[in-house]
Amino acid sequence: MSIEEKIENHIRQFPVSLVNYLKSDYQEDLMVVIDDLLPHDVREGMETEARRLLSEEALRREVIIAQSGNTPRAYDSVGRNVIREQGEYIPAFFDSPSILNFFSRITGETLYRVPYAPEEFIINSQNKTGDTHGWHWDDYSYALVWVIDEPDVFSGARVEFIPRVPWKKTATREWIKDVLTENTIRSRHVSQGQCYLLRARDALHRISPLTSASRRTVIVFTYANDLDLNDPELTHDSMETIYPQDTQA
Ligand SMILES: O=C(O)CCC(=O)C(=O)O
Ligand SMILES: [Fe+2]
Repeated sequence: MSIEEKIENHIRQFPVSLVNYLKSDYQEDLMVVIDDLLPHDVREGMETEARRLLSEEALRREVIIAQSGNTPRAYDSVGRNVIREQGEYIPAFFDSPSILNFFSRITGETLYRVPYAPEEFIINSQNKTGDTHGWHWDDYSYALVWVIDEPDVFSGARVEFIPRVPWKKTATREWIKDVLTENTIRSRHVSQGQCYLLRARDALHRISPLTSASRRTVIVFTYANDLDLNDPELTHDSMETIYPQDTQA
């Protein structure tokens, strides 16, 4: 059986009640944590592949991103091109029609594979004290993040977000300051083997700093909606700063 057939058979068995639960959970704050999205062997294949690529191909990123109000990024990562060339499970997940269809059911709109190759998938790993993926918005509407290594629950690296907040591209730092001052921040520890779907273009979000030398490794997949595909203002500036090898920047 192909990876896609395995995924399709697995998702077909989800009870309607589970799908309805995920839909309503998503609607509440435009973020939903999903358990057991993949059959066990596919999940293991994807985890093993991510760990191998990380140990053989990781590059250290330590940058400050002006477009998101001078917030930091500090982690090891493997970019899209290496994963596309050497990976099997991660590209199969991204390319999967069953996965795309499932997320469209959860969100209630049609999702598309992101049309900009460098954002298809990326492996990120926070592993030093202080490693963080600072406050930002994504260029495209949806991020699906698979947790490969979860941090120790006492050691930070939590998913923090405020849904339904637009990205202001001028005076961004002041805007973030206002948003963080006025709102309650949602904070989630996402466990290994879980993934979460986030409306990442419309949520101010970050991964808080690791507070000890634990490890948090994820695979980030990006999906677009009609709004993104028809938006002439959509740019990739932050991507070009963080992942120059994959964007030819
Ligand atoms: O690591 C995560 O859970 C989120 C990553 C993220 O926000 C991004 O890659 O844009
Ligand atoms: Fe993000």
